Amino acid sequence: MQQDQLSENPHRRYNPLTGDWILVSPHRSKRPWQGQTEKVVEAKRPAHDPACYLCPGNVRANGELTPDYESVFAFNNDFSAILPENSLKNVQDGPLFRAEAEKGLCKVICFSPRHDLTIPEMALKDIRKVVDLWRHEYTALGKLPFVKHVQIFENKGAVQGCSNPHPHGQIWAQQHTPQIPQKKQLQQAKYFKKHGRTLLSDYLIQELDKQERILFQDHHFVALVPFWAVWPFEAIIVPRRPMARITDMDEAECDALAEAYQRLTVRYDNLFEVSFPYSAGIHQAPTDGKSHPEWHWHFTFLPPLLRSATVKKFMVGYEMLAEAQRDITPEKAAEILRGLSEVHYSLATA
Ligand code: H2U
Repeated sequence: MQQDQLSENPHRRYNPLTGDWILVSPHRSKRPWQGQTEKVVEAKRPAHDPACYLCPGNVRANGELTPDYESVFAFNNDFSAILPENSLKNVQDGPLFRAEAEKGLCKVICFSPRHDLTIPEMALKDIRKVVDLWRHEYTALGKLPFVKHVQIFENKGAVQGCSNPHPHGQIWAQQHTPQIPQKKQLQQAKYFKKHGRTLLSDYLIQELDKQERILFQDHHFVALVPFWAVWPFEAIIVPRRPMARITDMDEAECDALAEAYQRLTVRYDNLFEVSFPYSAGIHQAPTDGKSHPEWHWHFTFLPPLLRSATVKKFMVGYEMLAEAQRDITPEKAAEILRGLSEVHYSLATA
């Protein structure tokens, strides 16, 4: 592949994990910006906020008590998008009017009792507890008879619609596999059937050979900006070993995942020296009782900021109506992220 040509000329890139395409316009990254800028609110937060629904010992919006938890804490979302009971029957009125009932459960997971921390500021041993909680919830929710898919995710920062700065994530467990993981299911299954290896194993070998999109790696994980990245500083953490689900990890891999999560998010915070917003989530095998050897789970980070703490990438006109588009190339984004320190800027001495 002629990388120097890709760095200068408009082109489309294929995402083999989803089958989607993305338009890349490298020549456009210097366009002037006089549009919306985001507010940077970086006021120091207290370790405990009496008004926060997620802080230990406080009353939540619906009157439930958040207990005095000391590490991580999971609870059923008080405003769940899907519910375990649903009496609706599937509705079909000809081929053009179809609706289906959806059963499920939503959980909120508090990463820490400390209101003033975020993942990149947390101690490694405490991030490891988040990994353990994800694994526990994936297993427990996956065992519910009506749950076929468990989506673990995190919205960080007000720009990403995060409703509360207390460090937390969510898990939605449901009856059907939603569309993005379903696309990945089909694409990985096709690849595995043809090659007998997971798509991401082969992809990692080639990325490690090329190096230009690699951010960092250890014995267990590789963090990189994917060739098909959509968001300006999108990245994925991929286990070297093909594993269908996070519950397949051994102890050393769990520790290494906590470390990779910290290393990537510290680099993100250091990029513009702000608490870097993103939505992130884990894609893994459905919980349908099958082994899914085609699945190679991965942790995807989708951050909106583009060129500073105040200017984000808008996925609007063309992206909403045609397909995803980016200006800065994934290789350039990787080079910038690679050049950043893994010591959080708030701790770095001048
Ligand atoms: P986000 O910050 O990603 O929006 O997630 C917070 C979730 O916490 C949100 O889905 C839930 C909201 O419904 N929540 C409760 O369940 N109880 C509360 O008292 C406040 C927020």
